[in-house]
Amino acid sequence: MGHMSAIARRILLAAPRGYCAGVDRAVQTVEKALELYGPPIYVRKQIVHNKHVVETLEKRGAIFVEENDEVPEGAIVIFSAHGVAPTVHEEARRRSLRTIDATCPLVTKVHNEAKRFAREDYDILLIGHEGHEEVIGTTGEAPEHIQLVDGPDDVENVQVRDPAKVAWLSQTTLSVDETNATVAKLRERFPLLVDPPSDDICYATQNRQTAVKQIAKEAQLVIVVGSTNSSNSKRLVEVALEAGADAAYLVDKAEEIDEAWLEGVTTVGLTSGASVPEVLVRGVLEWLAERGFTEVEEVRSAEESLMFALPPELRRDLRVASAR
Ligand code: 10E
Ligand code: SF4
Repeated sequence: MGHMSAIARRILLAAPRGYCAGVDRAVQTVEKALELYGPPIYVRKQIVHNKHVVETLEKRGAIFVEENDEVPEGAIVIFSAHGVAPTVHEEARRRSLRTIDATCPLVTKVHNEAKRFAREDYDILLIGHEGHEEVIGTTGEAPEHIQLVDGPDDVENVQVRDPAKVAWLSQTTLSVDETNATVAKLRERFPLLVDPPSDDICYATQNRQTAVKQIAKEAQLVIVVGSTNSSNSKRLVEVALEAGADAAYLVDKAEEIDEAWLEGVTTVGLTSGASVPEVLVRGVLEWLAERGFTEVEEVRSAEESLMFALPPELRRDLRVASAR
């Protein structure tokens, strides 16, 4: 050990990182529903794409299901932050389920853009990752008008009815740089391509990518805390590598870090996805501290203060309960 302690080992901790406003609201929705109505509370799909969050809520009485037909008639079901197609609301109505919609308002915004472009009879090119829940939900708003474009290499496969009537939208959690590349290629094919009225990639996604870029330049290793099905967390790994990190890995928690990753590393970059509780980052900081990384420098590239009110259907019942 002797001379090793002479080598400065430091951590650059990205900020902003972790919970965004939509995740905070969705997790709180399940917690408040459990308190107010008591367990079990059904949740359709993972409320957010994080193992630890889901396991914690399960212990408190949440039951996660894949589809509405697994929810007993008349029971309460919460829809996840990623959004659902209108058919999911219809099914729930048919089964007389009491629904609470925890879809992030910034996802709903994209749904509304899709509805508007569809009403105006545009062909809508939705940039996103095949099979992701958010993409399934957004596409469900106007399936006959929307086609998926899964990155720059997918642009050549796009077919439209009228090249003068084409608009693009995107998933909220994509890589900003890759999406710009996809849009540039789309515009080469369709010069009259119409942009969304405002950014679909949300503020939280953008801020976390900007922050990880800053630390990646100086880090030999970047650790991103997040689950493997979390789109925004996976993007942080890609963005870190693009920005110059020698290596970048996604881990759910400290125990998943491989000691070998630290070989020859003096500066570790650390961040977390929008669905990741800070306690998991604390765990990684402790794990690294035990291995000599005791100097922690937070590198902040933006301040965030956005907060969303809880879903109105839950707020109403909370008001009634507090008046009693
Ligand atoms: O896989 P995603 O990044 O879309 O989801 P997540 O649950 O990891 O993070 C929150 C992001 C949402 C709800 C999509 N806008
Ligand atoms: Fe909403 Fe963005 Fe968070 Fe998704 S990542 S829940 S769109 S704030």
